[in-house]
Amino acid sequence: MVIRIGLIGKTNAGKTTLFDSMTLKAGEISNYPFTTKSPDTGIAQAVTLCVHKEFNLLDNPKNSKCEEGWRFIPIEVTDLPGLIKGAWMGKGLGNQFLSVAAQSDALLHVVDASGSVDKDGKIAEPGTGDPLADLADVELELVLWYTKLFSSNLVKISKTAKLPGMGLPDAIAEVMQGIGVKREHVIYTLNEALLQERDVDTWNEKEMQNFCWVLRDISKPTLIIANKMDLPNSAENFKSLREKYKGLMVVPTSGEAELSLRRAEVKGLIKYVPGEERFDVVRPQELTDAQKNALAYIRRKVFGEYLRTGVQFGLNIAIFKLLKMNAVYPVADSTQSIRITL
Ligand SMILES: Nc1nc2c(ncn2[C@@H]2O[C@H](COP(=O)(O)OP(=O)(O)OP(=O)(O)O)[C@@H](O)[C@H]2O)c(=O)[nH]1
Ligand SMILES: [Mg+2]
Repeated sequence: MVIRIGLIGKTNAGKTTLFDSMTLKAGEISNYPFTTKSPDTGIAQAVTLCVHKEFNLLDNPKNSKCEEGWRFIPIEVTDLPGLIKGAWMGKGLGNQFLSVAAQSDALLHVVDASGSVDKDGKIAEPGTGDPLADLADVELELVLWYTKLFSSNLVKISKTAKLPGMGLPDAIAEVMQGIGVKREHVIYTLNEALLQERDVDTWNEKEMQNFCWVLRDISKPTLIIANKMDLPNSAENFKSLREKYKGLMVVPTSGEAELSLRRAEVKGLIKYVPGEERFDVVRPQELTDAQKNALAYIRRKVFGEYLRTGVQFGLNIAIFKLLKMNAVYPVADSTQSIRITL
């Protein structure tokens, strides 16, 4: 079972930059709005300490690689086009993108923490945009889309729920299983929304929307990625995001720094292990002035302030904390474990 992670967010938040840095693909990045036109999938890796060190064993991994005591577990990541208002109604191919996002096991919701994207998605001066509103807009699109899917199937849900041997949780799960909604998600949500005793035909619009908010949260775990932390104003907005979204995890990142470091490492210019709190220049004499300046900027603005770029950390948090995946030895066939073998 490969875990699937979807990158969602407003245009220009840095989704493709993060995607390219995780997968070493070459998706198009630009400061124009709506650069990415269709979803793209690549393979990234979550990293965890390998058990062989702990048990003093030699290992022979089959579906993940072990390097110097670290185990690299493959994860499928999907980069999505920026979401616009009205996506839930099908605007800007919104329906298509939302259904791709909804098939992921978890989402990374990328926000431009520097506030350098204006309300129309154009790049502006850092501090002039509103990352909290950007996040709320995209979340709303997602929930409205869930609500639309639910309400347009209401007659079917109501009928199925009354069939012998069926109930409301089965009926709702049947209609929404394609987007990863399971029966246990529905049962939890009905309880949370205090709708467990009510016939679905009697729900009013507000109750339906509330139900869909909770269902979206529970069935699609989401990590907030506060990106562009190297820019001014990001630290302040990061703090506000954490305060406002107390129940969610927020990870600060600089996708651009990670992408530069990973590409420099591929070229053999530096030694850098993703996630580590350092990088070393291998051949200083081969660096151009521009490359020297870029590395100095990354040292100062990213490693100096936040110790790391945060990209690998974010992926690891999504896999091991958000989805509560455990690397198991030996392999047990459980949906709660990533299958890796010694
Ligand atoms: N300073 C800084 N700029 C970044 C960072 N990440 C991305 N950018 C810049 O932000 C702009 C948008 O980046 P993209 O990766 O194309 O954004 P996107 O979210 O994929 O945009 P769409 O495809 O339009 O939805 C580009 O100019 C990037 O270079 C970062 O961590 N720091
Ligand atoms: Mg993009």
